[in-house]
Amino acid sequence: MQTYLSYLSRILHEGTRTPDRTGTGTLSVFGAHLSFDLQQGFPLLTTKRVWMRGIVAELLWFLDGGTNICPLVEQGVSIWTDWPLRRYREATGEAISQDDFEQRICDDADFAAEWGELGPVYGKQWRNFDGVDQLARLVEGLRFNPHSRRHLVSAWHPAQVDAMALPPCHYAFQCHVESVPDGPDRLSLMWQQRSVDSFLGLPFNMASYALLTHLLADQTGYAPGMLHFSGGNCHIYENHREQVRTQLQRTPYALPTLTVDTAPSLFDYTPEHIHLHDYTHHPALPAPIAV
Ligand code: THF
Repeated sequence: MQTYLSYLSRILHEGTRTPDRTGTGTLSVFGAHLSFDLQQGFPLLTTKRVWMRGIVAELLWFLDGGTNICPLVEQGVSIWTDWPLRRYREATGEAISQDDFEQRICDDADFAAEWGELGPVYGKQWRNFDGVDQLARLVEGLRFNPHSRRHLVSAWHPAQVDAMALPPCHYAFQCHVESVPDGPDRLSLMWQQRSVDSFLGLPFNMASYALLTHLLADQTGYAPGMLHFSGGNCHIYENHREQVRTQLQRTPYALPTLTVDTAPSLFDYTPEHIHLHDYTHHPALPAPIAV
């Protein structure tokens, strides 16, 4: 995990001050690569608490093709609420609280359908990109044509980007199957991210793609291999700087491990199938999210 801390440090030291869409202000560098060997542990940060339950809920919601915040909100996961909430406030002029908004999303299906929808975001593109179920194809490809160089999933749909609450940040990923001398073949994954909220978002993204690699490996009989991150605009928001400094002073603990109970298909996992072991971490470091 030292690799993540060095990456944060690089942005603090080499980053240039850049204005951004949200008006918050960032320090940013363009172009970064991080690699994690999933055989060495599950890449969940130990230098602060990272909310694995939220990560699991979000990934399973993507796998299910979800684009409405309702199922997340019902599980107490608010990470996607800011966008619909802002849209509702702007459209109605009502100064509704987040709690009251989420309560209405849960209680009123018509309200959720109208105000909880994010547009054709990740879940839609992964499961139905102009009619193509990219994830079902990926699993078939990994099973029957492992050495293909086309194990690609794209969330970037140029004709639909404008209809999304937020265009995808992590916009594509590629899988790769590799033989190892003694032992099962290994499944590696690399994801591409155009815009990287390095303190708040990236720890979620790392754990999410690590978990996806574990689930894909479980479905295809391979062992989890390497996880690679390739980032474009990698930034630290000005209002996360203190938290970053605190984090850089902390000494990482040993990584946790992850095990998965096999499900009938990639689309049948529930949080109960996923077990995180020995997660020791420093205290949480709350920070505001830029909307
Ligand atoms: N927008 C911005 N500005 N940053 C992002 O990371 C981001 N995402 C998703 C969409 N837009 C984004 C949303 N993902 C948290 C984490 C991930 C999110 C959104 C919010 C968050 O607040 N995490 C806190 C608290 C979690 C909790 O306990 O409730 C944390 O401390 O980790 C990138 O995909």
